[in-house]
Amino acid sequence: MTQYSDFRSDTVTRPTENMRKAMAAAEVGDDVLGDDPTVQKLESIAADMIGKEAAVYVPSGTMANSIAIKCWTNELDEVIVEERAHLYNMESTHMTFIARVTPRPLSSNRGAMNPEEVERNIRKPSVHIPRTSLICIENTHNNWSGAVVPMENLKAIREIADRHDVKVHFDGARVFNACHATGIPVKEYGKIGDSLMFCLSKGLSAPVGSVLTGPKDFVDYARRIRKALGGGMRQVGVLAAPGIVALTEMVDRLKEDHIRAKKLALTIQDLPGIDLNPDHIDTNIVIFGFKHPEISIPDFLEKLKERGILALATTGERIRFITHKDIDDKNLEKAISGFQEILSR
Ligand code: TLP
Repeated sequence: MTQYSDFRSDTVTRPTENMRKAMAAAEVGDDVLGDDPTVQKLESIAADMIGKEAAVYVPSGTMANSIAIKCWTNELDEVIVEERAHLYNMESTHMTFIARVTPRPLSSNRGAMNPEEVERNIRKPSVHIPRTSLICIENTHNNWSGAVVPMENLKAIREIADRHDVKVHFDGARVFNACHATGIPVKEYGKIGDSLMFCLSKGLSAPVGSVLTGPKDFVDYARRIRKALGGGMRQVGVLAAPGIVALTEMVDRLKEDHIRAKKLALTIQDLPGIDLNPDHIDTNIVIFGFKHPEISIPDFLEKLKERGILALATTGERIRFITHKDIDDKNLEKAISGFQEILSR
């Protein structure tokens, strides 16, 4: 059987040995009834780390984002989003389907929306016009090749939100990658959002789950919405246990993924067909334009696959590679030689 080097996402990471041990040993209760001690421990560690009053464990990042938007908005509201935001483009329309609000997408400079434009787009309600109740930000920004949104930009948006009494939700699926890239403590990012969600199941390598953090009354309401969406889970301490290992043992190693992503970008940048600026690779995601006179994107991905390398096509005739725990130097070298063999002919 082919041993694939799987660069499709950091969601493909397998749980570590310690995670499997923690799963086997996890003390459990019924979490919907509020008595699973392992889930409670995970939620308490997460809330402390982000600097929030409370946290709720949910099955996925998508559910965390959909709950947050539902909590902070009412029908007839509008939500400002960055135009390439994951929660607007990649989460099956939950903004309209669940929260029943209208997204107002704004352009950006690699994920950083212009604060003046954000302010201009905050709308006061009238008979014709929706009320803007929420601004969503994403950091690191997946579809901008894992870009780190600068802290000054985030602070400017936070300040505008406060001035207009609008909430901010922070999609921090990969917020710990942002921390490594900038050296900024995660609590500083926590201050930007009224709520912040992060994923345990991406670079941190837990098999399942995300955590939504925020004020206590918000989290109490979030639990009700989680239940309504079918996300209430019972003896789920077995899944929360590897989440605790993710937070206590896996955060520091993310920087290795950034080094490998940069190395990949620097080595492939000049190959025919590739449109990539390595200066724009801040973290573990390498997205590049691909236009080759003889090889289409599906053909290129197929040729990589024949060499045991998996990657994904993404919007705008681009290809995405993500580095993670299960990509070591050997996997990286295999990918680099794959690129060279296919494109240097
Ligand atoms: N992103 C996944 C896919 O959906 C594309 C990936 O492989 O990158 N916010 C951000 C910024 C994300 O990148 C993702 C997942 C989510 C939210 C949703 O998380 P899940 O997959 O747990 O629902």
